[in-house]
Amino acid sequence: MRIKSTTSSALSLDLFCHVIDFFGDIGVCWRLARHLHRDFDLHVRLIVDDLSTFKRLVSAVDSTAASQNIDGVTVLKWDQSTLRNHYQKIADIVIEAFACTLPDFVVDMIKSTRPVWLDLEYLSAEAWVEECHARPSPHPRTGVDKSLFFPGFTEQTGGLIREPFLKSRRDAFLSDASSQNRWRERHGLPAIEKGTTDISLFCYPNAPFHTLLEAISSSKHPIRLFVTAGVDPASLDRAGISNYSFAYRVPFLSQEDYDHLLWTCSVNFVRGEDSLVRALWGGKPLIWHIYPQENAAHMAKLQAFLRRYTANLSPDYAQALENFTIMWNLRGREEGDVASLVDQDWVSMLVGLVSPLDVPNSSVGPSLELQALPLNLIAQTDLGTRLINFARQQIDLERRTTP
Ligand code: TRH
Repeated sequence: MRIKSTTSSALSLDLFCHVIDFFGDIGVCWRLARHLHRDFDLHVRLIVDDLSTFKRLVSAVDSTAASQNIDGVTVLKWDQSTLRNHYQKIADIVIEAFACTLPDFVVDMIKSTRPVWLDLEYLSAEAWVEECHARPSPHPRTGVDKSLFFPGFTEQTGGLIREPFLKSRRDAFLSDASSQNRWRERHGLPAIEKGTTDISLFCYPNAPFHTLLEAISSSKHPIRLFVTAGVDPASLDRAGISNYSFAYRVPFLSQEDYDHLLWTCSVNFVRGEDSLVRALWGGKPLIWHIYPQENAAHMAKLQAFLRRYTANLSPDYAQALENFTIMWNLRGREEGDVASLVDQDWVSMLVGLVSPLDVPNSSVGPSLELQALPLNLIAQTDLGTRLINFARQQIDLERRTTP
């Protein structure tokens, strides 16, 4: 369903994406670009420098094309030679994702046309985000206002990307075990088994794979591990993944199918940013492997998220989730006062994580309390709506203040 734009002409929007590493930059940008076009009726151009990584995510991408249209979104290859030929007119809204640096000729166009200019920042649960979000400040070279747009978990931030009817699609998928099993079969995964906990795994190469595999091996509670194609194959081979019959390798999925994987599993190990949000919307317990940063700067970000994520949970379950998450992010790099955690018995912590889920209809997912946070988030205004409302305010302001 298109959410009709409130003005006669739909707004146009340019989203610039520089792929740094892994899949999150283009993963977030593609999800946002398609969402703004499909659900808000915007004319969207996605300008991206690494089409081969994009093609891993969206097989329809032609990794050599200077310009192409995918699902109604115009995709321009961001390179010095061809972009200028295809980028003649600037949009009403220009977004640079994750503070990527725009080409000088685009900044020159911004100076003369003064569009709404946003820097879409990385997601964070930290409190300081609210002070920095959506505060226009004049760009030094052009004098044009540019605003940091921070995704977040509160109404005072940019919110989270959430398509219309996401929850009803998830609930429909979860309510029909046979459709889940058909989906599983299509992707080489075993059918749902009562009393068995299925865990999806998407993490960074420095994750303690071997310890997790050994813990699952020792668990009396039956656990199966669905290992996504986003996990570094060399790390898996080093951990001897092929020796564990409970481990299933999942092919690289479309973003829609990755959602289905998150929905059909009872616990999801996710990483980065976009899969974290998708797992939240899945409503199952998640273990977040945060993008590693120098001198463990990411740990403050992780702790801030854990505080929000576990706020509505029973203290025991909150502690199980927090301990396991800290251990998962620090194992092998014992630092600070959580070093003691890594010596704890992984098996008991893993079982502490999964056994409360082994309720009669465990295929439907966790105890209701675990859905509290995502449900609260589900009640919040989504990022797309907040972004467009902010842009319209800026456009109206510009019209009122331009002589
Ligand atoms: O791949 P990532 O680690 O991306 C990272 C993070 O975004 C990080 O914040 C950023 O700084 C860094 O990139 C540069 O994790 P993330 O964010 O979950 O993105 C993965 C994307 O891949 C997401 O859109 C989900 C998608 N995906 C699939 O579509 N199919 C799959 O099979 C898998 C495993 C993932």
